[in-house]
Amino acid sequence: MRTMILFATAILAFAGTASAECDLKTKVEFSDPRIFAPLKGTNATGGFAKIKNNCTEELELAFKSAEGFKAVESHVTVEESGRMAMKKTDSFKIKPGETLELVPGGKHLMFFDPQTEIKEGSEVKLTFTFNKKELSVPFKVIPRIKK
Ligand SMILES: [Cu+2]
Repeated sequence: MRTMILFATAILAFAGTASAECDLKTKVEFSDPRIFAPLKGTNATGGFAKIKNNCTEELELAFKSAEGFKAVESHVTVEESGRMAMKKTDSFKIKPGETLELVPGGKHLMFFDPQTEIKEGSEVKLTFTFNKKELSVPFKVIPRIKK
């Protein structure tokens, strides 16, 4: 009962704030964040995850950096005269309650020029901004070919 009352008070306090900013750490949900270990002799690789927006506002996600890589980009995959091609995009938008799916062959993250060896099983810290506020999330390095 006591918990219930505290909870109700918390909601009231929250409602009192005109535009309560969304707490990214608790309201942005990353599922299965992963990046493919770069193949030998290549300098680019991809990253994927499902990202759910549990905020009440739309979020604009921009991919800023990844530990150990010189450059990163956000990509969409589009069909151009019968061929699939990747195109750079500045950001992805996620409506409240919706999930952005970053998958091979669809929207995804790209990493270029690893500065160190990116080992399978290790983690790479990625930094994003959501509506210009920063959030860092560890992504797991996995083999490109599923074993
Ligand atoms: Cu790409």
